Amino acid sequence: MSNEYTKMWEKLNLDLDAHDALLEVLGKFYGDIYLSQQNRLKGMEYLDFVLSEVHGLRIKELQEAKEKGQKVVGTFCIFVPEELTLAANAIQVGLCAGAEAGKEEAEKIVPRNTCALIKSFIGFKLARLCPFTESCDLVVGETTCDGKKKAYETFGQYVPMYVMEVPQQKNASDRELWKTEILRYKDKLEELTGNKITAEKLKKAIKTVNDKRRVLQRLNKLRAVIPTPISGRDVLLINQISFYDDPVRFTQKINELCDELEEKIKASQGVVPENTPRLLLSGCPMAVPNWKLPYIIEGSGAVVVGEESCIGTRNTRDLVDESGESVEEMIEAIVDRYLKIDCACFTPNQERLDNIISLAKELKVDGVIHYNLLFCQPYAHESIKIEKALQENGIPMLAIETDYSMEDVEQLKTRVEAFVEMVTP
Ligand code: BJ8
Repeated sequence: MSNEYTKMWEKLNLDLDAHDALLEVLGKFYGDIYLSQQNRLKGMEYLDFVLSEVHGLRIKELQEAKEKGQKVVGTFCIFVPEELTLAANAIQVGLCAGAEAGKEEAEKIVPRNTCALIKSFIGFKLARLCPFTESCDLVVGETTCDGKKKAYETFGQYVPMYVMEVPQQKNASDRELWKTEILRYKDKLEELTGNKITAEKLKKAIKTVNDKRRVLQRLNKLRAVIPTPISGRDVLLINQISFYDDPVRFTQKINELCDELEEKIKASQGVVPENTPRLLLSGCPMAVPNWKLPYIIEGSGAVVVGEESCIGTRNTRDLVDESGESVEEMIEAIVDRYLKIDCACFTPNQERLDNIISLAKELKVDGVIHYNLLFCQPYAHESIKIEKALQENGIPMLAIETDYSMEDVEQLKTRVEAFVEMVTP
């Protein structure tokens, strides 16, 4: 396939044939899941455009920035503080890990019973399919789950890897450790970019990242209205794109989309009828282009009105305190904000249970679907506790365990349809 971006991809050492095939499948998948939706908002055209140019225009922007001396930092986890990355004048991108590409290659260097997300980021690299990974000057991992931290040891042979130590508890000594790690990351960024992180730059970066979170909070408030004016699939896509689009442009575009949503709400124009069952999706993150389950849910007559996930409210719920003036004060605020993340890798993790219950009530959901990637131990353990806690609050839950393959689609459909029928008001 000849394409205006072919030269750029060639320079990035992508496997051009395999990459063309991937884009073709992705385009078809996107058409079926997204473009086929009825009553779509005008503002979603921007997201369609960004997605269609995900390996094109955005990569071109990154290459142009690199030519001007900017560095690109790739991440896999919401623990990596974008505020510091931006303050060092670098660009932070979330590395996609939501497709099965390169699975066979990945299974040569990590055990088969590793979660699909980990296999995906390794597979994308080994099969030379991801222009984002190839654009990175630094890839930042974290010691969250065992699968990730062990995979980074091997992955580090293929990319410029840096690993942050994330504590597993939230005691005073853990906070100290986390602060040390934040400072170590700051030093690393300064060394990588040659730029000093000053109070002025950090203040601006905190505001930029908070603004991005604020607009996603605004979106979440608006979608909570009954009947919801936007599909869960579209909100998931917006959250996914928030990880690799330019943050200032993204915030502006999503604010415009929210203005449109307000108009829809005023006119009582829901994207689905008022009595459509409302569901909360909870669990493992859904990275681009992992849209399988939301598509099945919304194709079964329900609508997703919240994502209790890292590509969802876990990433947007808490802001960094903006009152700090010195670098030291702002670092303290960053340390505190990131330690509020209720990832299942923490023990104990009562906060997550409490947050799910209050979110489910706030959103007036009829049920919760807990999404677990196969072989993900932390979320599988918590799934059992969450089901019990929800039951005690009279909220039904369906636990799904799956990966990125399409083999179980029919079986999932049957289970989801039965659940939707059961919770239909
Ligand atoms: S803060 S959820 S982004 S670690 S699905 S790789 S946990 S075996 S992704 Fe995560 Fe950060 Fe936590 Fe969020 Fe391991 Fe589970 Fe795989 Fe996972």
